[in-house]
Amino acid sequence: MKAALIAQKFDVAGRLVTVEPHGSGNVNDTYMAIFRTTFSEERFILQRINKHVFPQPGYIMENMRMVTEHVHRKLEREAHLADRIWQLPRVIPAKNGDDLVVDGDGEYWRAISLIASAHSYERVQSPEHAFEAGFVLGQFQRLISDIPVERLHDTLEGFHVTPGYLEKLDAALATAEGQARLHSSVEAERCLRFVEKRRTWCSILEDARSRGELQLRPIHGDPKIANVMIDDATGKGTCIIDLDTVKPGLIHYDFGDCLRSCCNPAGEEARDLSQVYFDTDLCRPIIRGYLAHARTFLTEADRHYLFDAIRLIAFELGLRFFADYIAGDVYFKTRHDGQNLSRARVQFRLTESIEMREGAIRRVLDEALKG
Ligand code: GN1
Ligand code: MG
Repeated sequence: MKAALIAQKFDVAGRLVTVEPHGSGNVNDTYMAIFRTTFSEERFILQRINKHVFPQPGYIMENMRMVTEHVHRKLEREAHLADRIWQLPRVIPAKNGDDLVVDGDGEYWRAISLIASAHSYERVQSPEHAFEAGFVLGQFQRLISDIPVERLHDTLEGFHVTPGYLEKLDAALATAEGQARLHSSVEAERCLRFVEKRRTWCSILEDARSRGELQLRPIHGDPKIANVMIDDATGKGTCIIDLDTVKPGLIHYDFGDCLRSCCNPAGEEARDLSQVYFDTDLCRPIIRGYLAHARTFLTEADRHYLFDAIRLIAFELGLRFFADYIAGDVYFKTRHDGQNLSRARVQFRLTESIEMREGAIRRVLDEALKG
């Protein structure tokens, strides 16, 4: 297997035991590699970067190196005050000193350290787990908040700029194949009507940014629950993984993404739409956890757009899945036909639930912001 050959190019002691597929990413291919010496074992994460999504893998690695070194330094300095051992993976260089290995097909591979004795989950397990998800995100945003945005590459242009995804959808719909996919099911046609009703609203965060109300800051970009590592021994969050999209953005994208991911008990791949809803009981501990760190850096304007962020990011992810379905599944990995359409319907159902519960969610936000 190619991954096994590539694994041996990284600077890790011992002999290769296995390389197994790992995790549930929708974009990159992820493996866990196990190496053994005569007296020890080392496990690490090996990833093939999806170069159709990330055209400049070198940018990702430069950001990752800078961000992880910055965070590691800060965590060391703060360690004596912390209630846990915070972690963040480090980049493992190749034996030739490079951060990336390019294979014979021009594919880019990297290795990062494994956060051991910890797991992430596809769905929130308890209110305590929800609190940890918010707490870990707030902590990460705080740790990277003093990195000047100009020092970060834009690893994925247009990421989370919602109106841009509308343009992608429109372009896909303008093709004969796109029209055929749209009219192949009533569900797809219904999704388009859902999008159309929210077309003018969906620039809400970008408009606030253009007016200067919201500013670009370093963000994580993908703080879904599956990226939050929970310590097996203590049940506490120890780090957030998947740093490809750490780049300049609005912190609202992170906040909204954390909530849309954590508060849907049925998960992103739900088949039964009646199980999909926004759980307002779970959103309370997440927001409390987040604000434990974020309270110090949220401005009045930031606070004003927190509800919209939740609604928008659920809608946006639905729009991204739907646009990809119409375009012929060119971005997100799929295992079966129609998977991106099902994923879009889940996110649109969640968006509807967020809209119906707006009053309750705003009350939770107001209480938490006051407290
Ligand atoms: C993708 O590959 P993965 O699972 O880390 C996507 C996120 C979505 C997420 C939904 C670069 O992340 O934006 O929220 O799927 N990442 C990219 O599961 O597009
Ligand atoms: Mg990701």
